[in-house]
Amino acid sequence: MNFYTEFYHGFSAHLNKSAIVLNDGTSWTYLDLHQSSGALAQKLRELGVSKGGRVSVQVNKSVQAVILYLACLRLGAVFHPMNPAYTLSELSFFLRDASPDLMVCRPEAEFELQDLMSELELSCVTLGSSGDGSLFENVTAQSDFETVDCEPDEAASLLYSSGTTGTPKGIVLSHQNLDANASVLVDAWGFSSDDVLLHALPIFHVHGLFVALGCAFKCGASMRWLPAYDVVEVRKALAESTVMMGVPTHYVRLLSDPEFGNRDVKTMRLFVSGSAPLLTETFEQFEQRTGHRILERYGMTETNMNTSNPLMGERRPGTVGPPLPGVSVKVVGTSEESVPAGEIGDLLVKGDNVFKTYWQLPDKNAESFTEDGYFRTGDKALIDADGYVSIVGREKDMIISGGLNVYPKEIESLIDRWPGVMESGVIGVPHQDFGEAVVAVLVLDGTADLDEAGLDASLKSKLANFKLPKRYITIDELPRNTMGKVGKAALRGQYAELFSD
Ligand code: MCA
Repeated sequence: MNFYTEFYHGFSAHLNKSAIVLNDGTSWTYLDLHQSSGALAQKLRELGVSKGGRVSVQVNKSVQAVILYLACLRLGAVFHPMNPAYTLSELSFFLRDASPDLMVCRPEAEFELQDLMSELELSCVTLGSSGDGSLFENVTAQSDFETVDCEPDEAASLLYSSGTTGTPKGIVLSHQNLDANASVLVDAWGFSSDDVLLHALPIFHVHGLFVALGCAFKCGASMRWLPAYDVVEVRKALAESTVMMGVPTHYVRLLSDPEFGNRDVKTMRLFVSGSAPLLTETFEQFEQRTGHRILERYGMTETNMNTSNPLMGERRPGTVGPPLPGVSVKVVGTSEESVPAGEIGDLLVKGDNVFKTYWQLPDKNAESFTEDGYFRTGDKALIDADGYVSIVGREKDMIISGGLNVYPKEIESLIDRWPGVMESGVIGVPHQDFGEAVVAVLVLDGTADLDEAGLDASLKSKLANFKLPKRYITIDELPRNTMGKVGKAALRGQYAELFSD
């Protein structure tokens, strides 16, 4: 199989239809995507990318970046997208770990990356926001490229996620994982070639890349394509769309526009939310303004989508719905026995949607799966008597800010090295716009006053912008539990009102 071939089955009856329509009206048909991805796959092969080889990509959102993703699939190469906000030091880790055959970067970043590329003996080509750059040079649209056959378990994509240690782990998603996810979602959310999906998500994560593109390409739907999330542009595009997928911040921002309401959603049939908890308050306000009950679903990078509120049945705010078809979900106690309905425990999931292996980390694989093959999500959950799952907490300290995961340890270890700092605790606290905002609580060692601006600038040079603390707070001592572990819950409680106005 090849995930691209599954796409082709889905859209081949609609080759002359618009697959992607940009703001300025420019549109790309499915035939355009098919021909260009074939031609680019051929070029990637000439550039030395082989089946199973990684292609690391740090570019802005564009149709050409989608074509690059499709070309990697067709070649059997492993697509490794990265957030353009990552700094050079973050990038350096990812590239050393992924050891790609090829790096694709923004034209403006090429100079800064030169030394790293030579050190890693890595070839780098460029791709700009409008398809400019060396990647597409001499690529002429031809469709005679034969999509490479892959085993279902062969890697299609490599995405990274951190954990308690703060060191990112590569998650290998197979052709089967991606196809299982997309097929189930098309059915569950009633997608058809008549749909127009408003796409305002980034395409370096599961949500914008596999969930959104997957649903559209599997059935030949069209997409209204926005390069970034902008409320004015989203409102305009809604008038031409039938489905929108977003993170809760996207919905909060729409609601913060007093003009937004019923008139904007006349053609819409479905709003989907995920990647972070949707507040009941947001769900209710959205329903009051538009008449639409947002469909909340739950997934992870390791698992794609696991549960979803129903398209036809009751969408319950505060829950992420029952398991999707083909996904087994259970909530267990410390002995790993399922707990009764309504009781809180650890959430485990299993299915073709779930990844099989971390990238080159056999020990992590062993500890992440149960003996009977369930993945330990690290989330605390309960399943009610009707089978609806509610996520009630996280085992890890992870923060979700604007739909992006932030791992405190990574930030704490940098702050702790700053002159005058004895130790720190980084937490997420409620924030109207981002859901949670990153806050750093510091204890000084008395050797120097805190140079907050200097610390912030230093973090900025090492960390992607969304990870930066929105506030620094200095206290005398961090709360600790009886084991001596920093009491993050106590800190979160103490600063819960920090951003409330
Ligand atoms: C930007 N900033 C942020 C974030 N994004 N701060 C905290 N959290 C964020 N997520 C900061 C920047 O550093 C900058 O700060 C200021 O906000 C404005 O930056 P800008 O780039 O203009 O931000 P934006 O365009 O307003 O973006 C915010 C956003 C975006 C629209 C919420 O982050 C977004 O699209 N998030 C969606 C992420 C996503 O797709 N997640 C899916 C993961 P300063 O002004 O100080 O410089 S996949 C997943 O989680 C699973 C699998 C699932 O279930 O889906």
